[in-house]
Amino acid sequence: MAAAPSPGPLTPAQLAAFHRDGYLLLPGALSPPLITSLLAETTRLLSTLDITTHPLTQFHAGDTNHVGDAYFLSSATNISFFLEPSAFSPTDPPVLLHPPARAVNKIGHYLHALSPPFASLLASGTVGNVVDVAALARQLSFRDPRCLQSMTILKQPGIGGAVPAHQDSTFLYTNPPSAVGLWYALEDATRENGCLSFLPGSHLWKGVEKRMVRKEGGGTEMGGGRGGAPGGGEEDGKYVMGEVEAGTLVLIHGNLLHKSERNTSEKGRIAYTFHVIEGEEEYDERNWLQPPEEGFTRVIRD
Ligand SMILES: O=C(O)CCC(=O)C(=O)O
Repeated sequence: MAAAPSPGPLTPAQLAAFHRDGYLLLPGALSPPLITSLLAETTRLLSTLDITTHPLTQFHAGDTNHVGDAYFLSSATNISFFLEPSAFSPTDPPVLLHPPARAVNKIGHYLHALSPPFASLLASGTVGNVVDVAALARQLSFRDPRCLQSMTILKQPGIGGAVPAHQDSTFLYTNPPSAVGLWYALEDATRENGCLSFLPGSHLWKGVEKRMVRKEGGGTEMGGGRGGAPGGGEEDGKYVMGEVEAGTLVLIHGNLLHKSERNTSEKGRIAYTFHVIEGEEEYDERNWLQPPEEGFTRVIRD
């Protein structure tokens, strides 16, 4: 007899939609006061950026030219700032054309441990956090869910770059793949400011054929992966726009193809995201992101 599904925040219809489409929009997952406090924390973190000592590490999305310097590779256990490539002049050496706080593309990757407001999203009973993450993880059949990285993503007005189609399991690889992304809109995400879009059902046919690994001698590269269904299907298929209001939680299956476009508007687009993997699956030392000594953060603490 099949095990009874765990009770949790998703209705049976929502759970079925997530399994069918590979993503799910959950409006109202954060209360307005909690959103305000997470945005205030983002502003506070930005105020700690000292650009004079920063290595000017830029975050490049896409398969080539991946960021892989020591600053990036050590960011699993601290709060680092990655800069928007188009915030720089095309000169050699590049010159930052915007105030530092308006040039940051990502803040990561240990907010879930080092920033109390962001860490509180993993705790049960946080006021204004409507979706209990541990209960959600149980409902998604995780046995030992671990949060392995978190980041604030800032798509800056006018210069916020596009994120090409990708699968998160490529960057957060277990064997077999198990990653699920929780992406919270802290500001409205619209077509104009670069909301997410998704290729529904692609998690069912698109295998994880590559993964981001540490290169011998330093840096990162895309190496072989395996897992999920064999490749096939139509990668240039019809993406569905995910315009959402601030406070919406978007669940993203790690094998799902998704992307976001440039921010061509004068409105910013701030999101907070973290990813959960199955702690019982194999996670090896080739992965670019390596766990802290105490291991990746447990999501279920009983
Ligand atoms: O926020 C974005 O624009 C892209 C985020 C994304 O694709 C991800 O976190 O996997």
